[in-house]
Amino acid sequence: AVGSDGIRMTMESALTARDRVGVQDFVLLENYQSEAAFIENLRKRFKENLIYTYIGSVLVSVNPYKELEIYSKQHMERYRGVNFYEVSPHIYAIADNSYRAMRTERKDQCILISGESGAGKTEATKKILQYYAVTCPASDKVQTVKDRLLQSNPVLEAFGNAKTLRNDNSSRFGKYMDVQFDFKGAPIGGHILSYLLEKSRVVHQNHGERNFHIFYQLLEGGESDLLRRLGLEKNAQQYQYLIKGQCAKVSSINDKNEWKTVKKALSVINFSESDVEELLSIVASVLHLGNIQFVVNDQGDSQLTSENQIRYLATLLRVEGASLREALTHKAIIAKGEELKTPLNLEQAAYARDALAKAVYGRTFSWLVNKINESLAYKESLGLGKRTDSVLGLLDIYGFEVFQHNSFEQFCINYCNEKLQQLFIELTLKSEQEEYEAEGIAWESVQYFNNKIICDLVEEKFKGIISILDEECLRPGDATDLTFLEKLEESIKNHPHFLTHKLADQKTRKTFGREDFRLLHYAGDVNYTVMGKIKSVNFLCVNFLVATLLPKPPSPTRCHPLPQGAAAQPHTLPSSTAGCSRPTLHIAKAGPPSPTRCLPPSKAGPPSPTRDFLYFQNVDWGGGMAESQDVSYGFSKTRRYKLFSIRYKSLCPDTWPNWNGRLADGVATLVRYLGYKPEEYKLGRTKIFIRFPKTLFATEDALELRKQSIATKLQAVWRGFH
Ligand code: AOV
Ligand code: MG
Repeated sequence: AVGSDGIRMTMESALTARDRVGVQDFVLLENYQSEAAFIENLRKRFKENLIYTYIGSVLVSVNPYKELEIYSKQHMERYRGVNFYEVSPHIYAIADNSYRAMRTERKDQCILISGESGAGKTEATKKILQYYAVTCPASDKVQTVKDRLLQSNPVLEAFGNAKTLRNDNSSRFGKYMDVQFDFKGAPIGGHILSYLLEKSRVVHQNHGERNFHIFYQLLEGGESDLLRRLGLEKNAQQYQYLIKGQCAKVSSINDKNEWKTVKKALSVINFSESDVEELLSIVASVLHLGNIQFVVNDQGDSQLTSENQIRYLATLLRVEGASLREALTHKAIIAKGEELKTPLNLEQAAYARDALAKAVYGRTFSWLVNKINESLAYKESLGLGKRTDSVLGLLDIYGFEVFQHNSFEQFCINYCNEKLQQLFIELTLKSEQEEYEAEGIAWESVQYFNNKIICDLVEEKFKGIISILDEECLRPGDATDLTFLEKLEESIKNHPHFLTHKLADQKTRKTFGREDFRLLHYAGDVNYTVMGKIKSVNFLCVNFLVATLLPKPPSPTRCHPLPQGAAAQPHTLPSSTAGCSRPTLHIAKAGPPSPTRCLPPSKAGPPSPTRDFLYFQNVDWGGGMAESQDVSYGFSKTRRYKLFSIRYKSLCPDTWPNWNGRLADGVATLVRYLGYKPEEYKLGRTKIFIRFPKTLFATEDALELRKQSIATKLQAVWRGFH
């Protein structure tokens, strides 16, 4: 009675299901290169809570902004050791695939997670780590490592994440995390590389944004004893550095609970009570610094009025009150080999204070990362298994962002994203090219947009934006923000990805401020203001105070003054953007990356009925999505002869049940019989290369039909018996 009706029903529901929930790999779409079809498919799936979809081997995920029941242990088990195409798309499939590739190929693997701010990158990284924590083999000792790997996250997020307009838990630093495994595949260590923390947030936040979480957590959750020792009051409104964005309290964030989580995490990653106390005294000292005020004295120079803060600072930072006072109100210049101290005016003193706060926080963050790394480091003495050479890397950076006003920070962040896209393109192309060579197939270049041109615009020696900024900063005397802009206009006026008010045509000009320059990034156009660039940079260049109070190398927590006369290291800000290329070095030695692209459902955070998916239409397709398709579209699918023939040989009478000859010839016969056109495929040494995924999917359909018809026949026979 189940009979053929059952089958027909399954087929029907399969068809309607496809109609309803879309396809799980974009390459299955008829018109897979059409943006409209792409969006429609995403929309269908999102409605059904299917947030993951593939474009070939790239995973696309759409932020659901709600907890979905797809991350349980059972779900994890479903993906363990299973091939990509056998299960529905999931971040776990990516995690599992990279893990297996690392183990079988003995090659470093890297999962690159990209996407704009708020798209779900950080959550994706956490899901991947959780997957390894649950599915990889474990002993008690390994469990300790797993716990530490997991618990490093809340700590780093407390110090490196903040509420922005785009994301309540926005990463304000880039993170590259390596996980090391033993020969049994158990995680036994890790390493974190952090880069380019957005330090300016310590002293200033835009409206609607907050400082780093830890400040609020400490004030909300800190025990009164602790706060007293640090000289802090329980009220964020008291602190200048916490109220610039006018939103110290956010309903979606429970600082008190987070504080508990962070404290617990700190102890899991092996921070002693005194480590924690030292760490918090630095956090407190930043708050005290923010409350330091200056007045003008009779000579027109700045003078401190906040003796109370100085006292706390001197204790917390263990520096002399006098040298602190001096450092905050004077600068040192070396003239004719002699050091001269000249007083700062009011504005300069405020800059000096802020510069110190940023430097203190920045160094503390580096110290924290070092400390975490000590705790994660593989230690033979722990009695863990023997370490393999290959590691699994996870890259989670701050996403591409565009605000009403974009300053130097956005410039760095977006440049980082640009570099990442470049890396993705290079690695994908390189690995593909190598494969073609190995198979003896001619490499045909594909048309795609290579964003190298934009990276060069930023980083090229002599005529890149960074080097022009560097040069302007070092030019003595009259360099200003506007001369910097003029220099830019002069040097790169004809670049197709660069535009300013002056260079723009009549119509476009309206969309510019006079102090803006625009970069046409791969992910969209952004106007950056030049205002404040030179000033802030210069201040760091000459900053006597930072160099005086914070000697290199970064001392763990406490800062001791340098001996008198020690020269200040010039420290220019722009060159530090070179930090962007750091992860590049690490990843470049890994195999082809497993890219994951996260998308927000709509432009401004969580979806609402009116703005669902609007965003897909303008930015994301341009934002490299089309490229991820095109880059690998020389031949989109490859299959080993053996696997190909085992799977499809039943479709051709000449190859069924067996082909007695060379495998390659068998496959050639098979595909000719199936009607593959010569331009649709190429035969390599060990593999067949198929240009359009459609071709392969048609073959899959044929196979499916054959199975169905056999089943029907069997059932007919079965019925015959009854
Ligand atoms: P991001 O890392 O891509 O932004 P997050 O990973 O922090 O973005 O995600 C932002 C918020 O979206 C999270 O705090 C969650 O509330 C929600 N979210 C993300 N992914 C999921 C998911 N899979 N399931 C449920 N909720 C999710 V940035 O660091 O700002 O570039 O700079
Ligand atoms: Mg993030």
